[in-house]
Amino acid sequence: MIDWGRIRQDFPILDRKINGRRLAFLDSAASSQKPIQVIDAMTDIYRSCYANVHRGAYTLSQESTEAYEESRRKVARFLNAAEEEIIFTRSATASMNLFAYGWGLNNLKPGDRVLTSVMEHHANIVPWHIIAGHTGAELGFIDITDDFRLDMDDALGLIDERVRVVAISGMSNVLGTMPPVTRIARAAHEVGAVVLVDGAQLVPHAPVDVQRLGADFLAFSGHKMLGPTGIGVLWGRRELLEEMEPAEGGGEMIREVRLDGSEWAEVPHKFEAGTPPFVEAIGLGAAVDYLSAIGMENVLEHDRLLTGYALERLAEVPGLTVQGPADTIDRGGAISFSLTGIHAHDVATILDQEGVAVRAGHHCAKPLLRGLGLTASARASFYVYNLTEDVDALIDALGEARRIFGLTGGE
Ligand code: C6P
Repeated sequence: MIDWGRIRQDFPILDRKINGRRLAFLDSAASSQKPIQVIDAMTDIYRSCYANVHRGAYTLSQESTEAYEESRRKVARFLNAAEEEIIFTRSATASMNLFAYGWGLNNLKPGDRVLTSVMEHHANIVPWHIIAGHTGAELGFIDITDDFRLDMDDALGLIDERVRVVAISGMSNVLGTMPPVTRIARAAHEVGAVVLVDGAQLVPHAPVDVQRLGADFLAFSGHKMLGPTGIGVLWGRRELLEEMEPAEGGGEMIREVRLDGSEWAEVPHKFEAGTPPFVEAIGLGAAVDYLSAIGMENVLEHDRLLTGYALERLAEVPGLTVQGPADTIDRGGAISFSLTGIHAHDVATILDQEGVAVRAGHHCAKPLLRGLGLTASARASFYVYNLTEDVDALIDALGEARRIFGLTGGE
């Protein structure tokens, strides 16, 4: 049995009081808080062996390099991947851009299709707008059903011989929906398409084994999974990474440079131009250790319990509508909602006064929000340090928001 109350104590920021109240941090889908183990791992590097990696023959540089490469091995083990298939980037956004520029720009041509979905984050739409502009490829978007699931009939109907890339989220940051990416990948592979999974929300919250996932590429950020900002990962199948062109040139990604041309280094280094964010990568390694010690099955189960409890309690709030599946099946702990009569930003501001931190806005998923007939919603999201009392604080604060706005009935 995991003592989740004990886990919470590893996060120093959660001792803060907001307006004199216990902090109920419910915005981990935007960025998670950090345990002391991650903070210490990063300060230890600065204090004990900081020097640029892959460059120096001296002790400090060798130690930094070893710690950086050890983090790559940790991330590889976490995903059941090979170490050379882990590319460190700046973020999930950078990882998806690397795939779009490295693979898409060099392989797509007019008439080809990139298939994604209407529930994607901008980071899995905008790079494709850019690449479509350069290559003449077209974009297609899989729709969602009335119960906020990915429309599988639509998906399977759209996957045809023209589709070269299927780029799909493993979990929507707005709806919480977890689409059946393995089924989609199978269908995509039947027509010879390459599959990218946006794992920005999935990887922090569920066990992911890339051998079982069925995708070819997986992108995610460190900062949503207890790690620092400024570090992300692109996992790719080795044979595809070997063929893929780098999207950035510079130091460390080359085997040879002459004035008339250059040759690339081996994977993964050919995709890591310049000084990498190695202290951040080491922080991510510590985050992976922390999550692995809890066990990702337990993380998923804890999220599911909190999500189930929150869905149940939110249903008690008059005038509240959840945008997302009403149960916890194939659904993660990001719950978006609107409250009749109160704008999402006002909801978030009043909740903050009560010590409850939620996100409000379009969640960088404007096409989805537009499709839902909204310009903004509020969103509560959970992680390992949340307890049912955080959900209770949310419900009480929503009651307070309704009281302030003079909403008393079931409007
Ligand atoms: N979503 C949210 O509040 P970056 O910013 O690169 O770490 O992650 C981008 C990203 C990509 N895909 C999904 C599904 C995401 O949720 C995010 C980040 C945050 O929902 C910030 S907008």
